[in-house]
Amino acid sequence: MKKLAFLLTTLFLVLLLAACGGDNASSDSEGSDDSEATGEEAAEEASSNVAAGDAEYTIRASIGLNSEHPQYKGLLKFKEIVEAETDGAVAVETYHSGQLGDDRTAMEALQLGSQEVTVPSTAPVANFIPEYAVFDIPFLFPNEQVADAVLDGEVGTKLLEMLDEQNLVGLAYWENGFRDMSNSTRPIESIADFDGLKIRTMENDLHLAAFRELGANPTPMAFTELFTALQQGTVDGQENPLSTIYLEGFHEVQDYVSNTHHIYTPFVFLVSKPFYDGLPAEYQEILRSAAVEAGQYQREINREANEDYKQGLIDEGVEFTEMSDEAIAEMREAVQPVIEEFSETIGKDLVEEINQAVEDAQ
Ligand code: KDG
Repeated sequence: MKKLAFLLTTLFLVLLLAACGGDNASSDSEGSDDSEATGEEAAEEASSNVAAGDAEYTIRASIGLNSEHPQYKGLLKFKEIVEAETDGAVAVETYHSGQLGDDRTAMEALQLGSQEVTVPSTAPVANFIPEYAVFDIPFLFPNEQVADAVLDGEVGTKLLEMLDEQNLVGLAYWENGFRDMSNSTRPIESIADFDGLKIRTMENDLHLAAFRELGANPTPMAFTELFTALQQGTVDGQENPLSTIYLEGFHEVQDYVSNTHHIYTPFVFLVSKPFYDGLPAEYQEILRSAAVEAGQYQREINREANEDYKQGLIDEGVEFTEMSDEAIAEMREAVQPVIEEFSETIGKDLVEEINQAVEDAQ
């Protein structure tokens, strides 16, 4: 009898230990998932304060950049305003890192009405509306304040209105920013250093033509493919604002960064027209003012961290080159033929109008 009791107790203890071991194993692995996904989870927490099931309308809003980027923080601000001002009647689900597809895929989904909001760079929009290439004119804006004045002024408004013909509604411009070069081959100090470099560009013909004029070997690619292409050496380099270079960790696979500031890229806040047209006027207005307010906040946080991104890159071992005025003048000169060539596609009047607006804003 004693023997049976001993055996039963031993069996019970073995089972108990096995059960505890299982728990430990699963909480460990949950723990490591947690630490990897901290940024994402914070975003998801913020992204789920209104249960989509309780809302009358649900907006799926996506971007290509990650949850650390000021663009995503802007999207969270948009969500906060919309959900508060509609008392939860409109819920906003936010997606970063191209979770719903790249810029082009998301725009097409908006046109079809299978997604509600996306905030792409204006550059790929030029594949839908050629006039959008006006923002891709190299060295168009001398600083962010002039960019704000032109984008929020008549020219910017006119371009937002053109989106209507593509089944899209444009509510505001946010900021991607001045684009700088990174690569893994050599420091870019002058135009000669572009020679033969394989550079990824956005899917935009003007960008491709400009990099050819600079002597590089450009190839267009969606942002979602970029990190792997840099890592595997499919391309030698790429160009993006410092925020993206730093926050997306491009410095892990790129040794050199130069502040070429060759193009200022705005983001454009897009809503699916079929979705927008189906909203009550009151909610349309809330979306419109929320996109503008969140955009002001996004521009602000984007700008204030620029120096930190630069320092961050240097601290991580990147060789950072400050371009000289002469080198920038040389680049400007080299891309002139591209501006001439694309003025036809964009429309000469629009090019003149934006140049005038830039001058007036200074
Ligand atoms: O969320 C925006 C991104 O998808 C993309 O537009 C970023 O500048 C960009 C690039 O180089 O593709």
